Amino acid sequence: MPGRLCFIQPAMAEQTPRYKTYDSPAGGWGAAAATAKVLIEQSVVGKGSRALLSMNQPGGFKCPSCAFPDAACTKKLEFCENGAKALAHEATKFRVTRDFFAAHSVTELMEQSDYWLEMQGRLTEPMRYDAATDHYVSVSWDDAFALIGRHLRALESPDQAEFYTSGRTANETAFLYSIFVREFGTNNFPDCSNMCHEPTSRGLPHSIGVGKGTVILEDFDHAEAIFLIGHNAGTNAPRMMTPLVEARKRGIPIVAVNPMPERALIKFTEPQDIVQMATFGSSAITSEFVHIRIGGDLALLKGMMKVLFEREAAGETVLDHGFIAEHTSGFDALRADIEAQAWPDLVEAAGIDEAQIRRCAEIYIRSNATLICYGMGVTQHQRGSELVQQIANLLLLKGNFGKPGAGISPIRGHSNVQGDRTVGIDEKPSQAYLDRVRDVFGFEPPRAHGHHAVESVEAMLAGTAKVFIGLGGNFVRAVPDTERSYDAMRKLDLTVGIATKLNRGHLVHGRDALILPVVARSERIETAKGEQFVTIEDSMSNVTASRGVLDPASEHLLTETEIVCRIAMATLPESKVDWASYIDDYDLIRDKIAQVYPALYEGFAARIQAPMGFHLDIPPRRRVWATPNGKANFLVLPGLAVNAPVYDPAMLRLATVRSHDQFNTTIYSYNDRYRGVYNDRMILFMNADDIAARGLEAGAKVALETIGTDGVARRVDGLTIIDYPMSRGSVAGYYPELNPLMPLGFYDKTSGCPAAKSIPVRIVGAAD
Ligand SMILES: Nc1nc2c(c(=O)[nH]1)N[C@H]1C(S)=C(S)[C@@H](COP(=O)(O)OP(=O)(O)OC[C@H]3O[C@@H](n4cnc5c(=O)[nH]c(N)nc54)[C@H](O)[C@@H]3O)O[C@H]1N2
Ligand SMILES: Nc1nc2c(c(=O)[nH]1)N[C@H]1C(S)=C(S)[C@@H](COP(=O)(O)OP(=O)(O)OC[C@H]3O[C@@H](n4cnc5c(=O)[nH]c(N)nc54)[C@H](O)[C@@H]3O)O[C@H]1N2
Ligand SMILES: [Mo]
Repeated sequence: MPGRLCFIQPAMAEQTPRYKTYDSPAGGWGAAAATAKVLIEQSVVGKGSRALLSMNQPGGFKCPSCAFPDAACTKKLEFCENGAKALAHEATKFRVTRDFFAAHSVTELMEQSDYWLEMQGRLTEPMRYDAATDHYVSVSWDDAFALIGRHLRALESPDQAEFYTSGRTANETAFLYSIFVREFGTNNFPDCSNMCHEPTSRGLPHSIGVGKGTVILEDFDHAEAIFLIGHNAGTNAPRMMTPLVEARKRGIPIVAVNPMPERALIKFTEPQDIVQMATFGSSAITSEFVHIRIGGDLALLKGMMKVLFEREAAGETVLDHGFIAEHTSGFDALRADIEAQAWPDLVEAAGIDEAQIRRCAEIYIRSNATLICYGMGVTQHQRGSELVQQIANLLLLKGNFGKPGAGISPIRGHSNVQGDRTVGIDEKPSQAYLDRVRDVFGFEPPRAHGHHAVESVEAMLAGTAKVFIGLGGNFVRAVPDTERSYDAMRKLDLTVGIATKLNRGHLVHGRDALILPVVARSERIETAKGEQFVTIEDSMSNVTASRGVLDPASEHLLTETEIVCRIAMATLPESKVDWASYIDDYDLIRDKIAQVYPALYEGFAARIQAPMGFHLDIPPRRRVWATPNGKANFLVLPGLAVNAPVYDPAMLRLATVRSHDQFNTTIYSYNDRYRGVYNDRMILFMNADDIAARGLEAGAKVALETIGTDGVARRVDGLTIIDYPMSRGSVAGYYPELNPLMPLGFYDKTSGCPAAKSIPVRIVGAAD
């Protein structure tokens, strides 16, 4: 079946897969060794090690990996194993040149794995697809911009173009991009956030008036209990392990809720703790591990709330009645919903016993300041936005907002995904914001909502979208339904990838296609006005400066900001915006951000001079609620299902997760150390009883098929079953290899976020 070839991730043929249990603590010497190994592999031991000294330090650059904030003014090194991998792959000595493209046709490159593409190194000059030869050939920057301008101006409507952003883009660039696209005339802003924390951005405002976390790093020092729901900090936000280890040392309870007992949640050695490293010691992280069934979090949260109401009914005071009366609305409706839930149903849906739900509630009751952190295990379900609201409900019941040590903390993904949203990457912008854009820039922005990520693929399939521009990222590998998404991209007139590294998105392209290589986060930006810096906003709303320290990978690279400005100049000759001025002077961009967002960014250019930057106002920290009724709202999600029920006894729920050696679609290696997997990514993690119940054995090769409702067959072959302590009925495998199993229409309707953690699948037997 030729169409399916495109999904196969060629294995590392020369190395045999190995699977063995990992018993050591996470972190520690394993992390130190992995850091050294990746610097050696990318041949950047000296350069990379020097750059790491500047990472997340005042005057240096922000880590290009995750969005966790840095500890203020510590003298410590502020990087982790996975930050080092991100840096090493960016600073790599390997290069993709015009000779490389001359040697490989696009059809040949499609046969290579994502890993192989990544390992070829940094892109060095702009390239244009030549259909006559099926090769990318070099193109001048002027011609590249002219081609984009021609295509965009030729569209019948600006809504025929899709403008994607990935969350590594800095505030300054994202802001200019949002202004350009709106002056061009559309709100089509598919964004990586649409597949990530969009349920936070869309769900939370109804609860507490802001779609962001309310916690700052110091809150970890004051929390009396911490809940970690559905995220894998040891791999995806490793710097978060430092405050977690500190919290454990203070003896406060930490509850981890996860269908996979992730290693770093259980035991961790801080690579920066000299004593622990020398003595091979470690800290236990969680005091309570909740082995939840996929999607069972709703039942757990409702069960905990039920215990609270039971205790109140028995005459105890466990709720914060003063807070509820003064600050909230909707309490009675919530209580009615929770009291209507029966214990057997809660236990069945959560997949854990009643005693454990009661223990979790007890921990919550005893704590005067509770912090709840969560990740993709919460957001990537069909009712992810409403699930986030249930976390807010639980916190509101004990007034856990606006006091030290308490609050809600979405652990964001990309280093500036939150910032991009704040500065205008939003397919559903508010009218007030659009008014400010009009007043500051003097053009009338479009008022209708644009497309989110899934809608943009639907528009491509329908033939209404003609042009795709990707400011970073690897859209076609990140979105669901790989086969259809590839078809969608191939229908386009023009695809543009603005990128540091070659990826699949450049190979699955439109009739015309461009690859535009950029200066990376760790590299210096020199313009006619001298050295420039950019800014990012982390997961806890701190805005900080990022100054690259390395030389750009090639003299032919442009900065992302210049690329956006020159696309705008090539597309909008009559523009009201002085694009040329922004290419050289980033303070001018910051002045405009301050004008469009006075409440958040007043005095931006001056405030950013502080070594640790500044914190954006989060009203719930002051117990101020920017909701229509001025209150924090208890919101009811009836029932116990966060995904549509499937009536098939063979059904398993599949979570697509990240390994320890990948950054989203970037594959650093085929190993996943903490889960004991080596040289393989075509894995199905499965509970021993689920394996036995199907008459299967660990090590067997099987295929998975989606249980769909739209009549489209979706199947992935060649997965090896690993006997792994998953919760019953829950299986896991790797993203993006399993994206072909995700139906495009399988997403949270409130936010558009694909339900990548709860795909209904069945095993269809050995098929290798
Ligand atoms: N090194 C590295 N760092 C990264 C990334 C990376 O790929 N590599 N990606 C970045 C990005 S963009 C993001 S969004 C974040 C992602 O970081 P995470 O949110 O940690 O992402 P995942 O690995 O996709 O899955 C998280 C966890 O959800 C659990 N889970 C699955 N289903 C459920 C469920 O129903 N309930 C519960 N409670 N848990 C469930 C899985 O077992 C897994 O441990 O990390 C960011 N940081
Ligand atoms: N099945 C499944 N699908 C998922 C997820 C899941 O858990 N399961 N997670 C979703 C989530 S949370 C996210 S955030 C998305 C991620 O989706 P994306 O953000 O689109 O994907 P990335 O893999 O982070 O993008 C990697 C590419 O970005 C480019 N790049 C790197 N640094 C820079 C830079 O500084 N500038 C520019 N211009 N380009 C750069 C490189 O060329 C690299 O190949 O995927 C989503 N898809
Ligand atoms: Mo993400």
